[in-house]
Amino acid sequence: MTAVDLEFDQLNSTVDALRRSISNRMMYGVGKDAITAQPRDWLHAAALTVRDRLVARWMKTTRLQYEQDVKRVYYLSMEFLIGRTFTNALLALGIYDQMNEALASMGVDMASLVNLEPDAALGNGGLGRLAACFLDSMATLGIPGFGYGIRYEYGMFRQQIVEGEQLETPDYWLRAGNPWEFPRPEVQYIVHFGGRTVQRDDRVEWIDTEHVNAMAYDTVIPGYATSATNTLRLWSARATEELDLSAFNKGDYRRAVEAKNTSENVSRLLYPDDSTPAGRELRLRQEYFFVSATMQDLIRRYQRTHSTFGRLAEKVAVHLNDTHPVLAIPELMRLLVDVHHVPWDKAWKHIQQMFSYTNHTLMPEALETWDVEMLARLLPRHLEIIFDINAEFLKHVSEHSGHDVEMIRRISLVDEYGQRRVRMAHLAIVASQKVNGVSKLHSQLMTRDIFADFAKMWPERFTNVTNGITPRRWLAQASRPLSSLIDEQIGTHWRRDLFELEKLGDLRGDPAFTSAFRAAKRRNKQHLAHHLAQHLGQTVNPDAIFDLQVKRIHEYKRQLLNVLHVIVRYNRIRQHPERDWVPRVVMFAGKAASAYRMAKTIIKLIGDVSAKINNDPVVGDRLKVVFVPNYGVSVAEMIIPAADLSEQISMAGTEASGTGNMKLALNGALTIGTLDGANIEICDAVGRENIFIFGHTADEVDELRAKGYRPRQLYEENPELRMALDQIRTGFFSPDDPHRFSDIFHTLVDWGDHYMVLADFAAFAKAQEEVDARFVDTQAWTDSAIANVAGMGQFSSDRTIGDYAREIWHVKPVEEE
Ligand code: 26V
Repeated sequence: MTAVDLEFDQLNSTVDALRRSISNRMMYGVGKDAITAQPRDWLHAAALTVRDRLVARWMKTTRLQYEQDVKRVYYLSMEFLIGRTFTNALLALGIYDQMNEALASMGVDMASLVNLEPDAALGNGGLGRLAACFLDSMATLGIPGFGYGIRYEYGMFRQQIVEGEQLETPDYWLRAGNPWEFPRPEVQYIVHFGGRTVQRDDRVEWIDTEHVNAMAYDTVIPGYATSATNTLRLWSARATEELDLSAFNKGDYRRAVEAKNTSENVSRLLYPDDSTPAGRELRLRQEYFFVSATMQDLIRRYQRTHSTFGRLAEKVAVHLNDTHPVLAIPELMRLLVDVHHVPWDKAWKHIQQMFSYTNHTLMPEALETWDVEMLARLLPRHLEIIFDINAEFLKHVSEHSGHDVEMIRRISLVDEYGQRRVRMAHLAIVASQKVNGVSKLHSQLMTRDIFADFAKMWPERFTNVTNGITPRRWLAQASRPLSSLIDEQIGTHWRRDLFELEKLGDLRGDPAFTSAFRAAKRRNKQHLAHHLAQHLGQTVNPDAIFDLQVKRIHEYKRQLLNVLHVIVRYNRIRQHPERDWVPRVVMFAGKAASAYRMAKTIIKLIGDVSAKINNDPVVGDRLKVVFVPNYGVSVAEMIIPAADLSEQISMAGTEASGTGNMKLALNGALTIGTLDGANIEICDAVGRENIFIFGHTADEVDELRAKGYRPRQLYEENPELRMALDQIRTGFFSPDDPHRFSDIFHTLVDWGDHYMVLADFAAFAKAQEEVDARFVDTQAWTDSAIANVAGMGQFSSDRTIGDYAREIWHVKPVEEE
């Protein structure tokens, strides 16, 4: 920041200046008198006050980018799981305390306002939250990047638990208005669907289409302690004609608005489902809608400063967050070739230098493919382009492979078995200069298994960039007790350079620091205990181990393994109530995809098990099971800082990376986990003695499967496991409906136990005993917790974004003047 900027900022940051602004914004922004203002009005006025202070920085950043004609990154993602912005922005601007004081001086308690802000929950889970952490890091590092996505009117559904079952309610997050966005009615593009193609002279035209407008909404993303900001541009669908006037004039009002509604449906809601192919056509429309508007915006911005497309790849990088935005490839080809008359080969060369793609999952059912027939109907020109790309590509493969027909079939962009489908990941790889996985193991398996043919042909194209998380939100903001303790010890710079935390390693064994560390964790645990008592009516002992498994409910993540262990522990306590059990609170949180039956049954099982255990007087507070509803960014910010133990127990080879594992370790929780995803790198970073690793490795999983896995044998041979499974099968936890969980039993015992829960059970139970033993050795436990915090430097998303910027995007930070 220049001296003038700094002075300006400081002048605006005083309590007095903030108070004046809030009054002003209350009157002219909210349109209310302070006397009658409701809490929501105060939040709104305060948010506008913060926003005003961001806008000056935002314009400066945008101007600098423009003047320096820097290379820009377009980060395309169908999901951005941002959460709340108010506190985050205050901390980024360094005016948290001042705002608190300004509001207090007006008789308003800031702490009670912040919970009124709805989460921007425009994502499902890990992938969407990663995109949000990346925006934070790009802004903080001054990397010139834009996030592009969809402004869903309804975000991730809200989860209520009613009688132990998940109930979904719509998340209309814009109800009270969104103070963080700027509508840009002047930025609109037409997006076409349907129709047909015709050849005119030597060009293809796409005609007879229906269309919808995409209108931009911009959100400013503040960088931490820098004047740099970033823009998240989200598209909202607007009907091209407001009303069907002929119907209107005939008095048919319903039909008059119908067409408008149908076309605006495209940005109505987030697909709350990362496991089942529901509403596929609308989903395809969403994907195309968003990439078409984005590619048109990209071209318009490029053309403002360039008269030919010659330098396109020098000035623009396009990143695909998973395959959901892959249609950007044929769309940009179409725009360049059909609309701007760039020769095909030239356009394709540009594209191959501009695009990069991140794969986020190896699960076959999550790899996107689109029905050729549907593409032909909705996007006929794009299908032609994909076929043309494929023809060229297969010619190349054929020459390269010595006409290996089987390999050509496997690698083709079009799956020809049965109903023909386009393989979006293949298209992404062919068009990208770099393809990356999200942890070392995941990147290895990606090139060994699902993309093996591609990796053999183009080894230099494949790379790894391990995920990261923003330490601003996940430590500085979420855990004030721990972060202010760290500040006292090593200063505040760790927020921008997380490797600074290494210095804490030297404080292990320091009695004053250890006890302060324990006190900070204990405050977080008490805070959570208080919340659980107030909102769920559940009392928990803050001296117990707080054991958390928080993530989407999915069979591969193995919440069932955790539940089985809970049941076995319960049975042990009942058999030996006289023993000195180490008290535990096992907490679960996470949403099940609405159509995912088994995931919903797992939630119900957790509910039934917790009802039984929590009400058993023999157990008392030595074991409690709690399901925390509506897991999302804000709930995570509250519960993660209170964790002692972090459950990362997916079957090895299935969790691409995980990022909750990083958030928990950064907050001083010890991990109990398999050698999967980023757990492996966390283990290396914090030391094998500070983590509880158990279970089959990815290779051992393969071996076991190859030699014939027999779960029933494990059931028969392990009496404790057998008892727990029998209790599930016979209705011990569900006497009102004894067969409720029989599918769970059969899935594990008779139907193959696909995720090898039983194979890892004994090792898991043993590792849990080691957890107990370590926990009672308070000093040893705290030392390990500190080692975890100290070792997390490499898991900052600043490191991740630095890697992307250098190795993949080839962009540099904008230089401040
Ligand atoms: C797929 C679909 C398909 C249908 C509609 C909605 C939808 C939404 C998301 C997905 C893909 C899910 C992939 C995903 O979220 N992967 C997670 O990515 C995290 C960030 O890289 C990573 O830490 C997790 O391990 C990985 O599961």
